[in-house]
Amino acid sequence: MNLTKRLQTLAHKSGLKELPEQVRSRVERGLEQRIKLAITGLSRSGKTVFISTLAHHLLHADQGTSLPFFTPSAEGRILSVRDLSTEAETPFPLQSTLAGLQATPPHWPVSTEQLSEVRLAVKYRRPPGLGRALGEHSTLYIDLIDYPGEWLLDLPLLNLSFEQWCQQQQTLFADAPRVQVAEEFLELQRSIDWITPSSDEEQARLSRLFRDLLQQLREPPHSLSLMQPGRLLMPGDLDGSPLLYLFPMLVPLPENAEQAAPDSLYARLKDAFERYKDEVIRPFYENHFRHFDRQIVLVDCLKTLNQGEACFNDMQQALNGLLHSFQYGRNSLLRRLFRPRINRVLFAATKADHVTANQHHNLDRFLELMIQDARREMRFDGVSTSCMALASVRSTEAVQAKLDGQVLSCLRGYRKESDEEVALFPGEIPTELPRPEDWNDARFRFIDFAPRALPRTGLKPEHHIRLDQALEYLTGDLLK
Ligand SMILES: Nc1nc2c(ncn2[C@@H]2O[C@H](COP(=O)(O)OP(=O)(O)OP(=O)(O)O)[C@@H](O)[C@H]2O)c(=O)[nH]1
Ligand SMILES: [Mg+2]
Repeated sequence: MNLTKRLQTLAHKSGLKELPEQVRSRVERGLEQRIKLAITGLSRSGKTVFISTLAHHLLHADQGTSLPFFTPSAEGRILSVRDLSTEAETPFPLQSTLAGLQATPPHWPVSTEQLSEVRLAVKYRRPPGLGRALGEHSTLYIDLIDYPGEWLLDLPLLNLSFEQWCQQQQTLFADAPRVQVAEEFLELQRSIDWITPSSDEEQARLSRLFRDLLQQLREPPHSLSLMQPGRLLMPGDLDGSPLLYLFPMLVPLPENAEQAAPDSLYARLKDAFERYKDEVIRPFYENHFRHFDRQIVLVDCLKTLNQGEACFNDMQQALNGLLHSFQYGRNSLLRRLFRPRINRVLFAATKADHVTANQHHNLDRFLELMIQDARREMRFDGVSTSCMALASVRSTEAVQAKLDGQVLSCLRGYRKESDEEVALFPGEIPTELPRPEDWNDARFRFIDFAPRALPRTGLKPEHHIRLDQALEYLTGDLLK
């Protein structure tokens, strides 16, 4: 007999006809679950669009029209979904993002660099079976948390001294394209006296120059991903804080470093590095990451193919570095420090509407190959993982074209930059990771599209690609 029924029997015995509503709802609430679903990815990977559309489709999941592979919705068991985001400490800009995607003409959201949250309450009916013993209805509270993947790139710093970090950065900045782009900054560093007294202003000025350099490396044509310290580019609530007066020495450490004045640049940076670890990196893992239950990592594979070998290698290195945060074998730094609890991770290749449907499987496979080593480690550590290609807002439609008597699958959509309508053959996704000789200028040309308007109501499966499968993997087992 379930708890509610047992209490009901007790109530009858005490002469009450019904269990008071207050008591019943308290019992039911005791059986409700809350899940923290964190969404991350490197800059421009599609986090904001993903969270907004996922929430939008979920908020309409009771109509059962747009998520055929999300079992509770397809079975008509979602009774209602409410948006409780205003209760969150840092609410996600859900309404404004959706308004942009629903406008005429629709537009993509602006860049975001804060951690923020959508909070949803999903009231559902349990399927017939054992679970019903817990009551026919229940509520799953889902917190969708958006945070920049760049923050995860900082985790390895906890294991390094300032000097070790500088050595790593020197290696990184010895290669193209960093060494060329950083030429002026490197020259400036060579002229610095690191061990005589310096000032806050000088430290701040140089850290701003380093931030500008990272910004330049992040933008096309370089489009690099491996950026430390992560908060320099994605400061969140630390914008302007002296905690970000930090940059690596990209020249060899001075031989007489032990004679450095306490307020020399060398001593200041050493100190700033330790403070950054204690006051920026650790609090993020302690206050946020440790409480996440499941994680989605979004990856823009197509961008890396477009930008060429250096961008691809850098993104692969950054991704595998970022995934250290999910490898918590018994001796890992993470487990020792924070006891994380994420047990399921979905890797999603975003913007799958940039390629034709017959390429989606290749895109799944390509992402799998990019992260295969890290994924193996995670599985070993008991974290279940899955890879899939998806599109949050399907912005293209399939068309067929004839070329030399052959029928080609093509896409039609509007260019992101000019809004001009185009129909094109977008090309194929390789089924192996490209080798150095595979890179040539003309091989990959996936273009960016303007969004197709997202309807307010009357959502259909063709408005997205596989958002329902993502939801099923991440929450399906909890809605039983
Ligand atoms: N065609 C298509 N493009 C998408 C989709 N999702 C995102 N994009 C593109 O990717 C860009 C970035 O999307 P966002 O959701 O803002 O990415 P983000 O990860 O939040 O970016 P930051 O906040 O800058 O880190 C958009 O401006 C679109 O050009 C999608 O489902 N389909
Ligand atoms: Mg964003």
